[in-house]
Amino acid sequence: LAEEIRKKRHELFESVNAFRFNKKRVQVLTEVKEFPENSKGILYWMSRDQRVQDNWSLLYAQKLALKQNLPLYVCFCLVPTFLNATIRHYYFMLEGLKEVEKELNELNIQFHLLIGQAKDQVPKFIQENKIAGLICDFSPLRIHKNWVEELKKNLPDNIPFAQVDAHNVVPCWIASDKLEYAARTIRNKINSKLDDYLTEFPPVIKHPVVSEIEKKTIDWEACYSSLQVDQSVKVVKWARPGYLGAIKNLEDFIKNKIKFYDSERNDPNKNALSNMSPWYHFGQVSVQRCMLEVKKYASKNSEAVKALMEESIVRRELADNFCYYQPNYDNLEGAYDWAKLTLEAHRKDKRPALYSLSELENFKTSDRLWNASQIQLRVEGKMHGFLRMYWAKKILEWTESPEQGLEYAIYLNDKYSLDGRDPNGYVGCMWSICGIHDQGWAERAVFGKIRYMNYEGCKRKFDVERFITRYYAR
Ligand code: FO1
Repeated sequence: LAEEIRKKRHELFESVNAFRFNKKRVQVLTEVKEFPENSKGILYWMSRDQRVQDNWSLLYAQKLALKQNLPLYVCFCLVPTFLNATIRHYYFMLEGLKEVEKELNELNIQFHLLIGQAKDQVPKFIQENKIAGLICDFSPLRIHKNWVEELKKNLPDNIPFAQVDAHNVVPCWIASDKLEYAARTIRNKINSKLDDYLTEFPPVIKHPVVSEIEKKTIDWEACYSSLQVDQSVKVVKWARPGYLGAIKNLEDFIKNKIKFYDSERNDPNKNALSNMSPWYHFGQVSVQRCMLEVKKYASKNSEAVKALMEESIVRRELADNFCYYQPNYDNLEGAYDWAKLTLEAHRKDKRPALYSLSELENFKTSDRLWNASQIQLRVEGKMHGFLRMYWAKKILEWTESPEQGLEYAIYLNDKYSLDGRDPNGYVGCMWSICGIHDQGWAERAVFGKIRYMNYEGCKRKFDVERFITRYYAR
């Protein structure tokens, strides 16, 4: 599939002979009328979108470099800790970045792995290499927003700086200019723009202007040694990091699983999910690319494709919308008033059990289905989509306060899930514990009007014992 995609990208480029770049994907962060004189290059500071092809930020940076007849550089700033990430996550990321380096080398684009914060490393790189313009990618999370703000303060005045949303199909600020209430309020705003945005990608081409600067080889060992992370959370085997691993997983999904997606995706015993989220989280593959490939199967499996597009585009982009427009995207302040009121009213309700963080982390509850889900999370670095909801709701039921429940759920998800530390993870926990993008339901103890899920309900949906047996054996 990777080879088929590569060929098509080039054919398309040759047939159009130049590509149109939709400028709405770009936000200008620092406007400068003219590029500085004696410039020696354009720089893309890569962060969320860790891939070469199908990356609108890199395509835009190359477009600028070609127009100015300048060399093109890509840098990545490696930070020693990141939101409870462990070696499991850094391994996935760094192995993917090795592939990025190789691919960029073949395209005459230098890749620099800078150890440290963007606010220090990028201005230094700009000065040393006489960079004329800077492009970055987009994330709605406050950590990335802060990186961008701090970097902006340290940039020379005459450097144009622009941001491209290379992650969402419809750029976050175009999909909607406000906080959306639920999937139903954003769905049409996104779907009605897909004709303009769910388009084929041109290729990043072999860059015609070569840098005069000699490139140092990247010392990957030094990268690993610079990390200050938990080494005890083991690397997972099922997901091969990088773009090629992503395309292989996609191909397997399209060939073998999509036919079951519509009917079996809510059954944790079945293997009907795409499991693309680790690669999406690190931007090792573009959701847009995957949807273009999957859409080719639309006539054969249209219900499955519709459902997948809803999950992969509408729901993911709704999560970005929430984090972008709601500064309290990961705490109770970010809940709707009805949810805050109902959780407050039930704050003192007696919990059926109380577990400490360590008991939860080590699957020591009296609920075997919950324990099995937690085992899956710890061992595989993922949890089945249906059980993620049950898992988080139980944490609300078993902790002293909704604040503590939310904190524990986010902590465990960020620490163990390959796709943690992502808008989707925060919104998933917020949906389960404080009703974000949901509505009020019949009132009951602890939960108030927050939607309730229980063991009996799970038993009606799937063979719970089979799931437990499988994970207790791990
Ligand atoms: N992005 C970076 O630019 N530098 C890092 O060192 C880095 C580490 C990292 C570790 C775990 C993880 O899940 C993501 C990580 N990211 C890193 C990517 C991060 O998701 C993006 O920077 C986002 O833009 C932040 O929202």
